[in-house]
Amino acid sequence: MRSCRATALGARNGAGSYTNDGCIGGIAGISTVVSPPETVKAGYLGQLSEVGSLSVTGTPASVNEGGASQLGGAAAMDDDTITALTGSEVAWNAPSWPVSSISASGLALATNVYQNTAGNFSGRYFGVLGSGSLLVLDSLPDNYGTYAGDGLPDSWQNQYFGLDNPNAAPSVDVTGTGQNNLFKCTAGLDPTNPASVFWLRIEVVAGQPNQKRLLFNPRWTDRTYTPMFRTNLVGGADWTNLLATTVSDNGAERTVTDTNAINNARFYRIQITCP
Ligand SMILES: [Ca+2]
Ligand SMILES: [Ca+2]
Repeated sequence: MRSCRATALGARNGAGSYTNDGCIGGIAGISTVVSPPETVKAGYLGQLSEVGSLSVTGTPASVNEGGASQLGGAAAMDDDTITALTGSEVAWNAPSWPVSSISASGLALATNVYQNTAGNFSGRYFGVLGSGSLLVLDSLPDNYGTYAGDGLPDSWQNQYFGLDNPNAAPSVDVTGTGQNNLFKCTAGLDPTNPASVFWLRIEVVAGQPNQKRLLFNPRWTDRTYTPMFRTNLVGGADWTNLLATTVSDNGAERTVTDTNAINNARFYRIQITCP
């Protein structure tokens, strides 16, 4: 399909898919659409040109889930010029998830995702197809489908269990290790591997009766491990951070030495905090 546009002396005269340019001298303007009425403007050079290719983009190119992006386009004509197109000038096709809809004016809406996901969209201008993608960011980690609002990141649940799997619930322990999904996610474990466990071992320190050595594994650099203690499990003071310590790491294993283990009994635990 042909369109008519100016190649010199300034802007073309056109609206929507209609374009018309006047021409120098007695050469008539050429139009491709009957309505709106064409207007011949003196001093313009007109020629026929075709849309060679169409690029379509969203502004912004990435949005949070639930957000919107304004689509638009640029048509490369066969005379090597570029025509910028508003969202209303492109005929949009149905987009792919997680782009949920595109209005006639080219406003694209993004739905919830469980991980950063690119949705594809496409549209036509004078019969020429252009395609693009909109990156939808997983800005809220716990809002997707049946995994929404359960306290675990939906991306983690999908990674190990796929979508809509009841075994992904926080309280479930499918491997029977005694550590449920909430703990496994926090500790950075594989919830589908029975060998993937977090362990804590307490050792005496030879020749140091007032010291105890705590060893635990695995330790990940993106988590915080806070050793805590109390002297009575059923009463007395609550769990308290262990302050007098020395720490050393060997790969995924960390050794914390309590250098002030002066009580008759001390109980220890490691508090793990995710990023
Ligand atoms: Ca999300
Ligand atoms: Ca969740």
